[in-house]
Amino acid sequence: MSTLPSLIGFCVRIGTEDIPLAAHLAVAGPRLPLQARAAGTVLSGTGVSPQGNGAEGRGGLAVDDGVAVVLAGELYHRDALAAAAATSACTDAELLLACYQCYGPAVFRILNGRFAALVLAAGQVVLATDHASSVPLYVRTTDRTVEVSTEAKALARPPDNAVVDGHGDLAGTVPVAGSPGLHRVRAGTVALLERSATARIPVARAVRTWTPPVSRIMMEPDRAVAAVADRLDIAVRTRLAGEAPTLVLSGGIDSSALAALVSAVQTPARTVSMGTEVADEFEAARAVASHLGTEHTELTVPARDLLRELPFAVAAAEIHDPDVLEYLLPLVALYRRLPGPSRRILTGYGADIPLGGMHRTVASLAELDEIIADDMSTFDGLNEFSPVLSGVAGHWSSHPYWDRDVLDLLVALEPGLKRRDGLDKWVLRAAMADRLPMQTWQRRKLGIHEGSGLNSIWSQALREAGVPPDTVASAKRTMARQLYASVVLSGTPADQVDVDMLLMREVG
Ligand code: AMP
Ligand code: PCX
Ligand code: MG
Repeated sequence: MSTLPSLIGFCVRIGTEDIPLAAHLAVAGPRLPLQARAAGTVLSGTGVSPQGNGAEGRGGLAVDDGVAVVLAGELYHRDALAAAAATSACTDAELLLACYQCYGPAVFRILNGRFAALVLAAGQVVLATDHASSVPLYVRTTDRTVEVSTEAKALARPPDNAVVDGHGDLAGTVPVAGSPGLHRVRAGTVALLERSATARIPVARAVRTWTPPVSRIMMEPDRAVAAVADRLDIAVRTRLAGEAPTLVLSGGIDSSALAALVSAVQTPARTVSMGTEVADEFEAARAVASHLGTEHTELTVPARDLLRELPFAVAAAEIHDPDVLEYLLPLVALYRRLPGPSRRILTGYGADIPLGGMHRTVASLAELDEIIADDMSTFDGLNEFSPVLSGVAGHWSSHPYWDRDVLDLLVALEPGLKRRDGLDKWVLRAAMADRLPMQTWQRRKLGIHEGSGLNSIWSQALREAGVPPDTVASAKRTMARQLYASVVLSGTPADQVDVDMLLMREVG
């Protein structure tokens, strides 16, 4: 049996009539109709299931006793949840439904998972993200309907028949720039939408279910090291779920630590590294792969082809920040080249945020902790963890460092445990020292945009198109915005965008 999630994305309309919503979603996989009647309303739309999940994909919808649940993604600690709710539910949507019937919306304070969820209950539409909004969730309200999707592009254009489009504030959400009336549900938030006698569009109430820790823990270094090793090990094991995962390996400490933990459970683990003719980290990844005995592959993407991934990266991440796109694009390029059927992918992405890994050169612990606090309060909306990044190729990814329990610990450790003995990410390095080759745990960090050469490939292409060197950064911003306007706001399929044309346009 496949242990991939039942759904990796959905778009649905809730109203009094059964008018399905066109499934403009970038996630690839079998499309399934989602239909339910609950609490006097009709829910209809489409879910996307990972390839090979077959009929099990229908498990993304659960209906019982006037309550309907749509769940994209997965829950962790299922056994504990099932025991608490005294249920023998078999799909995650059924489990969530049973837990919702026990705890109400407060259930989302309990869950550790990678999901976006919609609950339709008496007079209420409940929209919930996980702590990291790792599965983005968008909503558009009108006088007659509530439309909900895991991708903005499905709702970017207002419905033709809408009389009132909810342009105002919607508690628990933030407006999506460029698409009036479209909102994104905040990370770690439940937005409860209710109809009132006076308002024409539903009124929302927000419940926060997670916030990044703002206090820091003093811990004996040995205890901190053991705690990190232990929580990360649990997060990796809960994500294996019987399916041999594919680990995207750079050879840096973050992904190598995961490779070591996976290898302790499953041999041989599958690892894959990507590079270009401009840059790669193949040697570093190979050292880890051979030390652990993984089944390792290398993939070289020609520099020009890498740049042609831009529309796919923007369509998947639904953002226009060029720096973040430089981090995400190499992964999208890699995922799109992994043969099917759908795979379960693990990545070390995100470890640098709570550990301050991107900032190894900052002088003081005070500054390091400020940067960590700032990064933890600005990640929401960057969609760095979106399942669509791998979903465009039908795969399902997850991020053990952003497991809620791992993240809570990593953020909260005092910065002297993160910067120690002249090493960045010390506590993680120390936790893995005996499992990895010496060169790996001592290796200095290289960002994926550097390791793949993408940062310089993009700059070089713009310079070759005639962009003056001092305007390259702003040309990247303009290009990213244009791509966003076409593949997200206008819904142009990524494969119909000509990147070479866009590059040329930058000269003018
Ligand atoms: P980074 O923190 O920049 O090294 O990248 C974030 C994550 O992306 C890593 O933890 C790896 O899981 C993955 N990654 C980065 N670079 C590569 C690469 N060249 N090949 C495969 N995976 C990579
Ligand atoms: N990363 C980081 C995250 C990049 C910064 N994101 C943020 N501040 N929200 C990571 O893997 O943790 C690299 C390349 O390093 C991407
Ligand atoms: Mg990293």
